[in-house]
Amino acid sequence: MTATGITTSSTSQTTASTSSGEQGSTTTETKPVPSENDLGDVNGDNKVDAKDASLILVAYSKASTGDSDGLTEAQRTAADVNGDGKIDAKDASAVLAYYALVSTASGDILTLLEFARPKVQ
Ligand SMILES: [Ca+2]
Ligand SMILES: [Ca+2]
Repeated sequence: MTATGITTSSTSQTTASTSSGEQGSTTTETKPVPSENDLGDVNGDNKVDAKDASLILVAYSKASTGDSDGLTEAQRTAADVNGDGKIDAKDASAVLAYYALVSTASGDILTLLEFARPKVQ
């Protein structure tokens, strides 16, 4: 009677990776794309830039002559950057100012919402 109990003990080897990250170099090359309700992105290309500002100005000038501003409801929402219920030069300049900020700044970037409406509740 030979009862050979072979116990294969499998020791799980957990490779503990020690984090040896001493260099605090955070290079973020990704362009910050503000996607907060697509605010400011009037033409819907996922960027807030001078094109959107000019669309806002076109809509503003159209509306100020009594015409339709030519925007869809969604575009109107995007165009009213400062949230005062009107689409005018203030919104266009907010877009331009934000665009300038985004294209020059690095690191943490405010969303357009935070930029244009600091006291959003
Ligand atoms: Ca755009
Ligand atoms: Ca506005």
